Amino acid sequence: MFEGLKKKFSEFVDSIASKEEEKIEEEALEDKKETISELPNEERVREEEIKKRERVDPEPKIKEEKKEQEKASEMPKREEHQKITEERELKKRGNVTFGTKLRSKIFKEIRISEKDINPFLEDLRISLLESDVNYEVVEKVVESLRKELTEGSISSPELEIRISEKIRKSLMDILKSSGSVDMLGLAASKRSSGEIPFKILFLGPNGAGKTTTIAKIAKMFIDKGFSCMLSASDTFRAAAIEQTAIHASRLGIPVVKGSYGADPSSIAFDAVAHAKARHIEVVLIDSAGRQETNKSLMDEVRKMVRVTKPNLKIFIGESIAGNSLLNQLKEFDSAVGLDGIILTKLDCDAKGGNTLSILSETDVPVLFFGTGEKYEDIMPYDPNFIIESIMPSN
Ligand SMILES: Nc1nc2c(ncn2[C@@H]2O[C@H](COP(=O)(O)OP(=O)(O)O)[C@@H](O)[C@H]2O)c(=O)[nH]1
Ligand SMILES: [Mg+2]
Repeated sequence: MFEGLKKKFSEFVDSIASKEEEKIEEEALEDKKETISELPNEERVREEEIKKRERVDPEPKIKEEKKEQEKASEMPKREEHQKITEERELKKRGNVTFGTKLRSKIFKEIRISEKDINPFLEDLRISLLESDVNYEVVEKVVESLRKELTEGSISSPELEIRISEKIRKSLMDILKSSGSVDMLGLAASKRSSGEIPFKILFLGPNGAGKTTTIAKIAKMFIDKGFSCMLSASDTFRAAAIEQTAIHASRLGIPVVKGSYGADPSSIAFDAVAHAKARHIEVVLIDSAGRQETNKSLMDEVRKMVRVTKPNLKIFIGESIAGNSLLNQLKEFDSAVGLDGIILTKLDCDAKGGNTLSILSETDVPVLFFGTGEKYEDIMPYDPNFIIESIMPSN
């Protein structure tokens, strides 16, 4: 993911650092010239002073040396040592001013100009677009970074760390923008107040991974000690009913199913009634992702919500779907109001960039990432996971 960006980032940091070094060298050379041209004068004045005193006092040198010795013995040992080392160092360099100025400049704060930052921001823009972050979000990230990097100054010894921190922060601001929903915690609190079954309706386009994800979530509930069942209410997609039934049998839980072409809402209704009758605590309701027209799909989704009154409506989207994902999500959200998102297929060279688009453009929190086809291939949403793929830390 974001291939080559890290290399470009290093090049960018190097270019700023080397420009800064050149500047330091030029300025230091200027300083050296100044100091050298000043030196003869200073020395001349000093020599003349000593000669003057020699004329008045016949033993000036001996006295001066004595004074110096007295001063040195008053100095603490560590300071004395430091002074000697510094003097030795300065003698090697030729003059005092050059060394001191050079050291202070290496540790100074660097200001990054628009001209410096533009080529890198252009690379970042392309990388984000290639990673399915939508145009508006890319502009937002790039502009906030431009501001961050050009407005203040950055301490030069940590240039690379500081710039990458600023990039991470701009991304984190977006990735942390929505809240979260604790599915298991909510179900547990409903259970303890006697409100069962806890119903979750799963929505999303065809092939996104709804049925697979439902099975993963079922396993999560089972592992936490909940009794659980499935509603095979995708009556449109070939083999969808069998697929749900196979998962139910593997997990050892009940499934309510109908025939292909049957009304999905009536199957979901039956599943909820079945759970109530048998005190099953969690019902996971599948749905179809495609109908003859999108209008009828949204009508069907609304009907399922009316009939089953789910506690949570979760959208399942493919992280590899690119920008179309955001449009699908918005369509479902405006039809029924979503409570959370699960992004699947992050293992398939997915560009987690569309997480940035989702969290920037909607208020729906991302809850989990699907990372494979096995039951355990699911992980809680972690913004650092996305940031790490954009700006790997090593
Ligand atoms: N690699 C990978 N494949 C997945 C993931 N989730 C689902 N799939 C696969 O995607 C395909 C479609 O999944 P399915 O659950 O049938 O999608 P549905 O039509 O939305 O119910 C199947 O082959 C799944 O095994 C995932 O996180 N990673
Ligand atoms: Mg399915």
